[in-house]
Amino acid sequence: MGYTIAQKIIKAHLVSGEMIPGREIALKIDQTLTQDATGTMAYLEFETMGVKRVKTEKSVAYIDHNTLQSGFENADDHRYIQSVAAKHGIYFSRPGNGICHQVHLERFGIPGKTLIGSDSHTPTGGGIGMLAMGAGGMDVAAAMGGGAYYIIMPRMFKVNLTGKLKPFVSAKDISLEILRLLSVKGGVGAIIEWGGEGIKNLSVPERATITNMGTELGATTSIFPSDEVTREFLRAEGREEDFVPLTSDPDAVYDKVININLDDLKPLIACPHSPDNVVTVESLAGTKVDQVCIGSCTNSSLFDMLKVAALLRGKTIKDSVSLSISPGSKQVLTMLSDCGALSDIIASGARILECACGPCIGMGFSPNSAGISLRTFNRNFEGRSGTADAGVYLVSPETAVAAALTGEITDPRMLGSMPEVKMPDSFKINDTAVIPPVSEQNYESVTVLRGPNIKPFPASKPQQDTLSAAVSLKVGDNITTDHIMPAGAKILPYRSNIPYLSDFCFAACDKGFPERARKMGKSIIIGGQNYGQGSSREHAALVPMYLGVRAVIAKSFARIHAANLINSGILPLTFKNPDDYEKISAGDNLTIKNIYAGMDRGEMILKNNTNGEIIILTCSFTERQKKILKAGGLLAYASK
Ligand code: MIC
Ligand code: SF4
Repeated sequence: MGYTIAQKIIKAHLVSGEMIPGREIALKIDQTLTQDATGTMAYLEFETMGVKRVKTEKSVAYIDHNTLQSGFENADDHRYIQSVAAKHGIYFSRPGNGICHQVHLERFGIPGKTLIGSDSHTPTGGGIGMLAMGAGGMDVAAAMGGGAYYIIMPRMFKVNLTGKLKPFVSAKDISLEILRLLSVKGGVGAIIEWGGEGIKNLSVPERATITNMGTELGATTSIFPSDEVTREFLRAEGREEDFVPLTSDPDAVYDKVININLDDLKPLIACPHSPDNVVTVESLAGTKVDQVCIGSCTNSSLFDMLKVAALLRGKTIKDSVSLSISPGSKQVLTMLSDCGALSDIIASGARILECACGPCIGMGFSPNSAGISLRTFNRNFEGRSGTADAGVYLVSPETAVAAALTGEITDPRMLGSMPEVKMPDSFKINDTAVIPPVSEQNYESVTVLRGPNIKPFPASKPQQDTLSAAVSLKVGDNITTDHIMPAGAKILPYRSNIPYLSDFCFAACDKGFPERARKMGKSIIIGGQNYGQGSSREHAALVPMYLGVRAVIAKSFARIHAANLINSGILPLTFKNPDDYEKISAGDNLTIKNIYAGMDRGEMILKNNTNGEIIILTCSFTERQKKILKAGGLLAYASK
């Protein structure tokens, strides 16, 4: 039996475990990336490990999420990350150099290598044939220290593309189509390989748009072959020597195969408040639009920006619409500027924002009250834009421009003929915004600079054999990490200050939660399906841990969040019978006995002391995870 692309990379990096779906495997990690919003915590964790220099082939620290610097907090955190990176052998990508995933693709990604990043959209690297996965900060810190990355061996899905995209239909529409077909839970436990004749016409940045949004399917990662298109991209980046060809074997076996004919695809749009709430753009035509945002790690490549500029050339955006453009990297911005396309964008009335995440993570550009915002981003979770009652829709750059010009949701095919967009043969390379680390001999000369916003890491408690605690919160299905630990301009500066952040925990669901949890001392959260979907932020586990949450019992969990809960010493448990969710209410008093034996058995018995119900819970912890939980989290376990 042949291998899929992902299986080949896994096989070449396997440290321990068997490549059987559902079993734990440990992988050697070649590269890591961090961004500032998760990076401060990750480097604080790395420092506690006492490792002098990173053991990876390349580790890069990006500053891209919070670049507003509305107070000293962020400037301090950036300085901390810069100094810790210089000391420990990590490359530092300065603020303004671009969004981590876009820059990593351009300058560092290598086909066939493994990459983990403290950001859930790290699978963007799959566009260049990397096995790239999002992870919690502690797992990234461990990998920088030379430790393996542990995952559950995923199942293999294949998407076969045939045909060719029609004008005004783009890679983003392919992402939205697969979300329409599979839903935000459809990729859980799987790696999605993209192939078929149809991929030949997709450039690396277009492929990266697709692997980027595979995260929204809950997939472990997504990957494209490394072929002539990949070689071409690397050559244009001046890195042809990094090219290695990579395809699946003809007799590789997949657990699921999905066929999409690109000839049939129409412009699509994801409606509030979920990326899988997808309909055709034409079905919403005429809906008034207040704001349009183009950018984010999904759609900020040079190709996307050149299309946008070509469509805006000589036109003025509608008076009632505010349009923002955030190019993905300094390279993209420079080339846009050099060829004059930037002038076309500026002349249309667009606002040019920094090469950073910006509005995608609520760092400014929040919509007006009850505003309708069309965004080329990957997430439209409720409140994420910074405006609680805004309606955010996810679209392609083409559909975004159509709305900016007409002031309403418009099928971009109504714009006439698509202007031809010619990509340059080579990209403009200037790596001055990437600062290499000091040499190992000069290690002692670097002082790590810490600001007063960096508060000590919260201490977790070992998991006892019996847990008796009340339910501090009961939530429904598809709770995102944005619900658990919101981001945005007001809170993001405090990512290294868990006590401060704790006041905002679950603010989107129940403002009274932090105080209630504090009063209870220790407590349990009840969740529905796909609990913790979305970002990799470990703050969504660390903050509940700080507030005394000892277990989360849900119908199912998102992969990265479940790992973050374990790393923080919180028990993630599932209902054996999902209907038992109804038998627990907020405030009920629960007891789980014989937790240690239950971890071994994969089952625990819960007694609801308030109504007398007995409920069976399931879990499947590996030996390593059991030890981590008993120790009270990964850091406590690692420092034993
Ligand atoms: C996101 O898109 O939600 C983020 C912000 O990039 C997060 C990381 C974070 O919360 O810092 C992610 O995707 O992991
Ligand atoms: Fe940044 Fe948005 Fe991409 Fe997250 S999804 S990395 S916030 S651009």
